[in-house]
Amino acid sequence: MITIFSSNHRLHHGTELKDGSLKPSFENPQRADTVLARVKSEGLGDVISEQRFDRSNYVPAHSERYVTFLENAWQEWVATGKTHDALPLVWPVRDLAIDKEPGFIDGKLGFYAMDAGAPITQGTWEAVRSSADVALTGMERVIEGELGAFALCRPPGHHAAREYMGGYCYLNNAAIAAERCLRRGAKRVAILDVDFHHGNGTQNIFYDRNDVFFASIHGDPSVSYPYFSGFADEKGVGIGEGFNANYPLPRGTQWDTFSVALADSLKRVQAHQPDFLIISLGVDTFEHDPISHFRLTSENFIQMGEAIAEVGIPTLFVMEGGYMVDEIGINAVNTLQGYDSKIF
Ligand code: OKP
Ligand code: ZN
Repeated sequence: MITIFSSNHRLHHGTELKDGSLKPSFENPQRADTVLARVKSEGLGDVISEQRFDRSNYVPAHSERYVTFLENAWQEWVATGKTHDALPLVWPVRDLAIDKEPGFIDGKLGFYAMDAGAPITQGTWEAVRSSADVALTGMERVIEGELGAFALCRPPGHHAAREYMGGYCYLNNAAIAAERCLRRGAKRVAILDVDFHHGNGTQNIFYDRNDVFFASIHGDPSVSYPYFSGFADEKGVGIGEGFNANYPLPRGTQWDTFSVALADSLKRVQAHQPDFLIISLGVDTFEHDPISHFRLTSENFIQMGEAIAEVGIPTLFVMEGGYMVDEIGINAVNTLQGYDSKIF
C-alpha cells in the first residue's frame, strides 16, 4: 500500500495543560516519524510526498471564516506581543453569544475551539494544511484506482468540526478527503472512525447529510473525552437521520467486544453502498496507550485491517490518534498489512 507523508508535520509541536502546567503535548512529532519508520522497515510500499492543494479544498468541510482564522491566528497572537502557544481561555457556552465573531484574537480562540487542547504555534498552519494535503493526495490515488492508500496525517483531524478546533485537531482531514471524492463524482462515501475518542468533528460536519455515512467506535463519552458527543442516540438529523452511528463502549474494552461493534459498523458501511471508504485510523485503542482506556493488542490491529478489507471497498486510511509512541508504528502498520493481506 502506498503511503503519503509530509515532513511539514514537524513544524507543529505544541503544549497541553497537564497536572497543572503546560507540558509538551502527547500529540508530538515523534509519532508520525515513528509510523513512517515502521512503514519503511516493513516495506509496506512506496512513500510519496503530498501535493499542494488550494484552500478551496478545505472549505466544503469547514467554513470560510474558520479557515481564515486558522491562517491568521498566529500572526494576530504575535501582534499582541505574545510568543508562547496560543490557547483559548473563554468559550461561548449555553446562553452566551455564538452569533458574533469576536474582533480580537483572545476571543476568536475561544469562539473557534471546543477545548484548550489545540494550541496554535508558529508552524501550526503550515503543518495543518500539509496534513490536509496528505489526505487529499491519498484520496486522489484511491479515486484513480488504488485499492488502498495510507494518509499519514499529522496533526490529526477527527475532533475538528465545521467551525471549531479541539483535541489536537484543526482541519478535519478525513472529512476534507470525503468532500473531495464527492466533488470528483462519487455518489456516496462512508467514514468509519476506530480511534479511541469519538470523532465529534466528522459527525458534526456530516450530521445533516445522507451522502456520507459516519460510524464511530469509541470510549463511552459519559466517562471519556470528548464527553459531550458520541452517544448511541446521535443518529443524524433531517435527511441525515440514520446516516450516523455511534458505538460507545466501556473502559477496558477488549477485542471480543470491539470486534462485535466493528462487524456491525462494517455491515452498516456496506449497506450504504459507498464508492469509497475512509478509515479514521487511531491506534490509541492499544492496551498501553497513555491517555486512552481500551485494551486492544498489536495482533488485534491485524484482525481489524482484515475485517475492513472484507468489505471490498477502495479505502483511504487517515491517521488520527495513538500515543504509545514505541508501538504506534507497529499498530498502524499492522492494520494496513492486515488490509493488504486480504486485498492483494
Ligand atoms: C485526540 B485523538 C489527556 C487529556 C485528553 C484530549 C485527547 C484528544 C485525543 N491528558 N485530551 O482523538 O486521539
Ligand atoms: Zn484518540
